Order: sequence, then C-alpha cells, then structure tokens
Amino acid sequence: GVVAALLSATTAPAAAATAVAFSSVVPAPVTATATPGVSHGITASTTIYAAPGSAPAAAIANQLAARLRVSTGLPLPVVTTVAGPADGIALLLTGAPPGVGAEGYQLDVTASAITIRANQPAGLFRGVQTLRQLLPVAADAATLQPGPWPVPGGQIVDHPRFAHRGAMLDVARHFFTVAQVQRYLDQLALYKINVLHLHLSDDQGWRIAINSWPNLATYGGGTQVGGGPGGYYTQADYTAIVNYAADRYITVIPEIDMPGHTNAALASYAQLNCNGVAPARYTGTQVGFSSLCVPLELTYTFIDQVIGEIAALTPGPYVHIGGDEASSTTAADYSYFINRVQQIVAAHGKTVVGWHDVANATLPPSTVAQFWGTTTSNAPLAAAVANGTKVVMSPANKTYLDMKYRNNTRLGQKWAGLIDVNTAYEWNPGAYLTGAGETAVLGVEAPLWSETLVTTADIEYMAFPRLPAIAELGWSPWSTHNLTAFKQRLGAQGPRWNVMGINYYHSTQVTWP
Ligand code: TNX
Repeated sequence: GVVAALLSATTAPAAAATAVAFSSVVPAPVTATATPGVSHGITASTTIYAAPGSAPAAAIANQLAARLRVSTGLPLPVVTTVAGPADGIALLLTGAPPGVGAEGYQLDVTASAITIRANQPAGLFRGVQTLRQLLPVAADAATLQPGPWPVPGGQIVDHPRFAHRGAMLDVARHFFTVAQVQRYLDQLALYKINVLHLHLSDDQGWRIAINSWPNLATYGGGTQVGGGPGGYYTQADYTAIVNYAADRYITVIPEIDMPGHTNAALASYAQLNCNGVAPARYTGTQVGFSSLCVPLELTYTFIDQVIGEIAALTPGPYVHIGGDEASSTTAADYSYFINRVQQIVAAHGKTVVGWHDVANATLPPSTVAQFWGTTTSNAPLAAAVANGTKVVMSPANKTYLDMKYRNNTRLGQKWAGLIDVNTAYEWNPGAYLTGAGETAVLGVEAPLWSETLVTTADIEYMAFPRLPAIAELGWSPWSTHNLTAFKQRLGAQGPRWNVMGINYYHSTQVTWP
C-alpha cells in the first residue's frame, strides 16, 4: 500500500543527477509511486496549459510561471486554449479522482508531460506546491540558476486528512507589517496550510482600524511589548492580506480576543471601563488582568460594531472571539458574555471560533473550539464535543511555535515545555484528546505568539522546522506517519530554505544535507 509505494519511491534511482527524490515531498502525499528511469525536463520549449475557461486555473498557472521564470530564466508561456494533456505542464479541472475532494489532486509525470488534475482550483494550487518540491532546489532561488530542471517520473494522488490546517500569527504583542505577513503566507502555502489565524488584538495592542472606534488603532495600536511603536493595519491593509492569502487558497480567520486580553481597547476608550477610567497602555507580558465590562450595554454595541466591520472585510466563514484566560471575569459573567458575543457574530453571518475556554459557556454545535491545553483531557470541551462542537487541535506542548526548542533557545517561552521536531511530530491529532476523535477534529493549527519575537528572522526561526511537522499532521494520512521517514524528508527541505533565505533552527534531531 502506501508505505510500500513510499519505500519503492525512496529507493528508485534518481532520474538525473540533480533531480530530487520522488518521495521527498512534505507533507507526505496519500500515495506516491515513482516510475524509475522516467523524468520530464522543464525546458525552453515547455508551455504551461491552464484549464480553458477557468480564471483561477489561469491565475495559478501564471503564479507558477512567474515563480519559475525567476530561477530558470525560461519563457514558460501560459496558454488556456488546450483542454487535454499536452507536452509541458497542464493544470486541468477534469479527470481527477472524485475522492480527492476540493483540495486534492492527481499529479502525473511522464516522459512527455506533467499533468495536474483537480476537481477545484484549490486542488490545482496544492498540486503545484507538490510540483515545486519535485523540482531541483535551485528552482526556488530568487536569482537566475543554470538548471537543468528535471522532474522525476511517477504519479501522486493526494488529498488532505483534515479540512483545517492553520497557522496563527500574534501581531498584537509585536506588530508585523503587511509585507512580513505576506512573506509568512508564502511559506505557509509551501506546506499546504489553508488557514491564517490573525491574533489582531491583545492587552499590548489593537492592530486593525475600526472606523466607528478610531482610537482603537490610533491609540491602542500605538505600542507593543517592550514599548516600541507598535502599528496597525488600515482596512485596506487587512484586505491586502486577505487577498494575498486567497491567491494561495488560504482563508484568514481574524481574532478579536475578549473579554480578557483587552487592555488596549480599554485604554483607548474610558467609557468601555466599568469605572469609567481608561487604564494606561500596557507593554509587559502578563496575562489575565483585563476584562471588558460585562454588565455594561455599551460593551455589546462596541462588539457589534467591531465585529460588523471585520466581518464585512472577511470573506471566510469564521470570526475568532478569543475567550482565553479571562481570569478577571467571574464564571457567571463569562458565560453571559460568551453567549451574547456568539449571537453577535452569528448576526453578522459568521461562525464563531474560540479558544477552548469558551466550552465553559454554552456553545451551539456550530461554534468551533480551539484546544490549547497541555493535557489530553478537558471535561467541558468533551461535553461540548458530545453536543456537536468541532475542535481545532493546538495542544500547547506540541504545536506552540513560540515554545523554545531547548533551554538555551534565545527566543520564546517554555511554560508548555520545550518542543523540538520529535515532540512536534509525534502525536495524532485524531486520537489525542479524550472525547474528541477523528470525526470531531476539524484540523490542527500552529500558533506563534510574539511576546519575544520582533523580526521576520525571529518568526522563521521559530516556525521552521516545526511548522512543516504540524502541516504534515494536518494533511497526511496517519498511515504515512513515520518519524524517521519524516525527518529525512524534512532535512531535504533545508536546502530549499537556504535558497529562499528562510531562517531556521538547525535541529540536531534532523540530518540536514
Ligand atoms: C497563552 S494560548 C496565551 C497567550 C500567550 C501564550 C504564550 C492562549 C490562548 N493564551 O496569551 O501569548 O500563552 O505562549
């Protein structure tokens, strides 16, 4: 079966000296069957064929062409006039196995052609990411490279295990610019991540302009951990992020964290405080000290207007309401508050996501709970799941990209433990949390909290190489799960990160070529 296919692919002779192993793809495909001795070279005569009549297919073809022209210098014309497989690279919306769903694809590499077939454009996009990993590392370079550009022959049939494969970026503790977020989106796309969860507000900063409450961004966004200048996204900036993500078939989930983690909002508007007094802005890293004023009716007008503006800017189905660490809110107030906020989000046509703490309130089955605990059982969450709630798995001791790799890691925290590659990879999201089996799990997400992170290099150092481990847990069938094989494939990504300029932790648990 799958394992045999992967093993035979591993031992197949390389089609050319510079060709990559057919089985080196991360996340591991469902099936990968090499055709020994066969390869297809991308050359000056290669044309990229996009499914006729599909603007998204043409856009994906143009993205691929633009990327490869930089490193190969080849013309790689894109045409939309040929329906069938032809010499070159064909991106087709016909002939894919129905079972691969909306994001799956079939990739065939023969001596004469490379063909990706999918049911939906999203599947073409994912298949193109696989094709990129089958090209020599130099294809990922930002400068002209000599080639040649062989792609090893064979067939991959592939689709995701889970619908939700996310990464969270905390832009509140330290602000990151649109360009920095876009760079991260490029990296997420390589590993078939399909959700970017943006943590847009916290005690230390409010990061998105709200027209009806302008001080949130202009004052509440004006600092960050350590007291730097902070920053915020204009609504046009946010839309630019959403669109850039959409071009990579990534859905943005905006989070406004409440009722706790709200000092930046409370500092911006005195009238939101129970005592009518605005606190000072906060630049430390403590949690749990702030709360919106639950008995105050203005609180819900505020939330309605904030969620309304954000929902209108967000094409995806979800709005994340946080709900974590509300230790300055009584249990009764917390339940009342979460109940009202769920109704507000629903009124704006969106589905609620909350950190699993929201299971302490009453959840309709549609509310998604994001598990961030460090244990494998949680009674309120299990009760919500029994009532139909789905779970996104972000166990902090496995998926938290802000945890240190080891004691002397310069960045990060260690409250949930040290996390190196073995720990990040060795758990089964569909069989981890008591009462939340495979069918209750919507997917996985790797949060990156930014108390200690300031630069793009900092983001990358914490995300790589652990993010691809979480991405594989989200995409690949459990039958392919194998730590030794994964670490070989992961190691092979290192040279790609080198040519792409991605800063990564050279974990001693991995052999880097
Ligand atoms: C806990 S995880 C938090 C965040 C911190 C993070 C640091 C969660 C829902 N809340 O406020 O940034 O730990 O690791």
